[in-house]
Amino acid sequence: MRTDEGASYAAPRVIAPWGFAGPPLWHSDGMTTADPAIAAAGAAPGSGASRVVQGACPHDCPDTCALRITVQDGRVVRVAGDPDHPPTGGVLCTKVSRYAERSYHPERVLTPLRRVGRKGEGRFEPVSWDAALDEIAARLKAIAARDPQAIVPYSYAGTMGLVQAEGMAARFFHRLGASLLDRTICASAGGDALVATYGAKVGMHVQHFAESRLILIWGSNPITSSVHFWNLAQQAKRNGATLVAIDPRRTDTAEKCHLHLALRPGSDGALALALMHELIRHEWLDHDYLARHVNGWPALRERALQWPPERAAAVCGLPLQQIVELARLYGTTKPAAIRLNYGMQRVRGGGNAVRLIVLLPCLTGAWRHRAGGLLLSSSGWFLGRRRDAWLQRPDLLPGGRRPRTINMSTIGDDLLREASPPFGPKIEALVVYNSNPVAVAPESGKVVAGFARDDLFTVVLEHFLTDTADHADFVLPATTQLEHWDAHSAYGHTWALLNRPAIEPLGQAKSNAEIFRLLAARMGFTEPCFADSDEVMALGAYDPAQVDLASLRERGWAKLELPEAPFADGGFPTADGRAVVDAPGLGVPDFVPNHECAETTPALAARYPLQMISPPARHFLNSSFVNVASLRAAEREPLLEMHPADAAARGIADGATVRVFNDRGEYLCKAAVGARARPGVVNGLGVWWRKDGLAGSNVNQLTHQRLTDIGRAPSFYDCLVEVEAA
Ligand SMILES: Nc1nc2c(c(=O)[nH]1)N[C@H]1C(S)=C(S)[C@@H](COP(=O)(O)OP(=O)(O)OC[C@H]3O[C@@H](n4cnc5c(=O)[nH]c(N)nc54)[C@H](O)[C@@H]3O)O[C@H]1N2
Ligand SMILES: Nc1nc2c(c(=O)[nH]1)N[C@H]1C(S)=C(S)[C@@H](COP(=O)(O)OP(=O)(O)OC[C@H]3O[C@@H](n4cnc5c(=O)[nH]c(N)nc54)[C@H](O)[C@@H]3O)O[C@H]1N2
Ligand code: SF4
Ligand SMILES: [Mo]
Repeated sequence: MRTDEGASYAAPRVIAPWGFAGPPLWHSDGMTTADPAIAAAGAAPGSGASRVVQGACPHDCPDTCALRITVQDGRVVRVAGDPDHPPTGGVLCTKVSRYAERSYHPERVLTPLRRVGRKGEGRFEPVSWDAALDEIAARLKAIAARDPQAIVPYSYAGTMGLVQAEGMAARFFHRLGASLLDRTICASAGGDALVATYGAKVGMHVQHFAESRLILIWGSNPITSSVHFWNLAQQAKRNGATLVAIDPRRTDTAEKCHLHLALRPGSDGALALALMHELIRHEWLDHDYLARHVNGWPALRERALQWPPERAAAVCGLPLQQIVELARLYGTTKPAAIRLNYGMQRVRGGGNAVRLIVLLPCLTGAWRHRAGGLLLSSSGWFLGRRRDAWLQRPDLLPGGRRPRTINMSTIGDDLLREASPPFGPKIEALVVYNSNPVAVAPESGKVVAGFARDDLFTVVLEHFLTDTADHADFVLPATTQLEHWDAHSAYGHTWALLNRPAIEPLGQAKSNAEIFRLLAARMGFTEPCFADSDEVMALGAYDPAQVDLASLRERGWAKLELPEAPFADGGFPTADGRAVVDAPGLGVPDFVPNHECAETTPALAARYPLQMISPPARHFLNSSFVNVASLRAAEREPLLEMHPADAAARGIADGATVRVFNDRGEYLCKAAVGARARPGVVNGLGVWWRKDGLAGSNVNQLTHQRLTDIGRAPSFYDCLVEVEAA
């Protein structure tokens, strides 16, 4: 029995009526039910009196909450947080509290649709599943006969479930020999940087932040994007901890911290180097930790000594005193913890900046304490998920060949490319699920032009007619988390979760996995793995050696057993257990200036002098929930936050309609003039649907497709614009 969670682990309680108490079942390919309780009780969800079903939030959010879903007469009447699941603590964010409103939304797509209008127009006619699947299979077969790589799957994290994201879909595309997709749109710059330094995406346990004495909230706005972490930071604050926000925007979070460093977007690497400089100069170093657990410290030391705080202050646009003060706090407070998040890696130098920041706890030995160190992602702790080998079956690739890889972040350019070496065949078909690329991918002008191609065959699995679905030849109705099975890992905590269906699929909706299963049959794929049910895949997603499957079934979640202070004595998951400074092929990390800035592109900066970032809006989740009336009402309309000096210089008043533009296009929205924006930086809050925009576009009309230094990721927040009154 684990010791770190106290009473909440003492007595497993059965919540779902079909709670399973027997030994964990294992299974082979092709099974249709693994849950004996379901089989025995015939407990098809969907009718009867009030009952509570255990679920998991499917969204792309570090908190991965455990849900309790109340069903009455076959209808979900309440979606609440599980009070017994420690990271959830009975609390959900505003968005997912409205999950029932989203699922029963009158505009939900509930039958297969075939396009009757022009691409992008959004005019469709209902068709039967048989007609849709037959025609889709026929089209895909014809393309695959020429070259299956001309077919591209496009998906991200609409659901993060191991089954409904890349479970059956991956089996399908592997067997087909379709192009592979490099899923870079969110986290690969920081993720790859973390792996280059520590060997895996691992860090502190989130719950120990409550005991920290100093917390740096770096490139993150947890009141918006990780409310459960914010709760822990508040606990620490009540116990006397100092909170620091490092963020160009004066967010709700920054307002509530003791210190806010509103640096220029893309200057985090310079700040980290200056902090190292001060740690060295004041001897706030843990020499023993550095000597025993870090490779390459002398080279990093030499580099950091080139970055006195004066130099960083100029690059970051910060008062010198703030940098000096932050270094003193970080060098002298124990335990000190950093909650780094992905907001700061969406710039050209994002990867190098992450490599520098994640090394800071090695300099001070902060890792020695369980409430010290750093957390960017915890997903690497989930070693036991059988995702790659069993869920996704890469061995199904025909003849063991590796098809070409398309980077999802350059889909605009790639859709417009002709067949050519080394690119390969022109993209002839796209199958989109769990993503809304027309709204969220960079440089939408090109993305839209690509999706509008008449010779492109596009299938979109969706809940709603999004900007992307409007361009589909076929839209297939997908189930929501209330209607399907899934298993979830997390990237902000270390609990595995199970999601059981609470209700029957609405209308004719089918789960993503079921849709790919049916398509596989029509394509003639006969491997037994295509007969695995969603339930078998969800219950088989975890390795019993790592995850307590009985707990997962009974409570809906199970904590991974991990050391309290994982790197107190080094032992990073690298080849020799030591942190890496000079990574192969990457060198010693350094400050890398933005693609677009006065230093790199002075002529461009003269024409477009404002830096634009486009962080998430509080009531949306990327482009999800934009169509939920109560949440949209809270966000009101697409906004561009501007500093009063920048607004005055352009004759722009608060509330005025403005035109934001650069060489890639323009975007109309309302100016919000005030202290949220720092001088020289505008904040275009995302990600609205284009069709709801004032002139049919959103912030991504302005972003570009150039990639980060590490991880092949987009640099959304590395973007120069000009603004004028419209
Ligand atoms: N409500 C809500 N929650 C979300 C999401 C959402 O859209 N809405 N999105 C989810 C997803 S997909 C993700 S990946 C996570 C994102 O989680 P985070 O990456 O933590 O995103 P945010 O919390 O918005 O933090 C980004 C912050 O970084 C700041 N920032 C921008 N550029 C820079 C920079 O150059 N340096 C520094 N230091 N800061 C910078 C922005 O102003 C913003 O406040 O959140 C998830 N949670
Ligand atoms: N300018 C700018 N652009 C950004 C960002 C930014 O900060 N600024 N953030 C970026 C980031 S961090 C990310 S992660 C990406 C996010 O990009 P996406 O992963 O595309 O996220 P969403 O926009 O939420 O779109 C997810 C879609 O999946 C659908 N969906 C949800 N569940 C299911 C399901 O079970 N089945 C099917 N078939 N569909 C489902 C939803 O209805 C929704 O339309 O956007 C990126 N784009
Ligand atoms: S979006 Fe995040 S905070 Fe909201 S319910 Fe889901 S996991 Fe929890
Ligand atoms: Mo993301």
